[in-house]
Amino acid sequence: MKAATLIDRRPEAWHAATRHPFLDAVRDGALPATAFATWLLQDYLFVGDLLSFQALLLARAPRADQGVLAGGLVAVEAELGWFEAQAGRWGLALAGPRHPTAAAYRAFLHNLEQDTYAAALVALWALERAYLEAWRGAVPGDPAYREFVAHWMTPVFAAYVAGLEAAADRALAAGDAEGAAERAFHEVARLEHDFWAMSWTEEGR
Ligand code: MP5
Repeated sequence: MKAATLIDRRPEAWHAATRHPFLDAVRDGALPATAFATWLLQDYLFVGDLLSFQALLLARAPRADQGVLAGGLVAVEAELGWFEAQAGRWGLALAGPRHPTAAAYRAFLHNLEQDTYAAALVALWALERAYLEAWRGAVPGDPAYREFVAHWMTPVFAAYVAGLEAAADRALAAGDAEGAAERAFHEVARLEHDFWAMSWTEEGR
């Protein structure tokens, strides 16, 4: 099985993970300020959790995958700085408790540390590919949010996602990890949807 087959098998779940009124509002400028602030804080917390997950994944990666995962680890640390700079520009504090949805995502990433390498790698590929497709749907973005769309629309990010997909294909070629990988993929799709819904529906929208 190829990693992309997982998307083909669950088109509805993938659609729900990558299309959302939040992203439509990024495109047309109708995004409520509270929705943006919720997303920025919770995604910052998520990216911090992702850094820990990626560091541990790199530690158990086969030689062939070390390059793409080490590059991703450096990028995610730089991304924390980017979030901090954006929060400063928007006058938003990156402080506050994790929303239960972000806490559930963190618990899922933590549990993957005990799962197979293939399942954890497929999860990383799926969540990055979800962001690539989600933000692509918001292109070019209202001027206020254009920098956010552009952040996930760079050729470097697309190449990273392609590199993760190639690594996931190699891991899945072993064959024995397919069930765990498929379960991890479904969970990523569900959590990605929940993350948009959390940002959109907080504060009574
Ligand atoms: C990503 C993200 C992509 N920032 N937030 C969620 C909820 N899912 C996926 O990770 P990255 O490091 O921003 O590319």
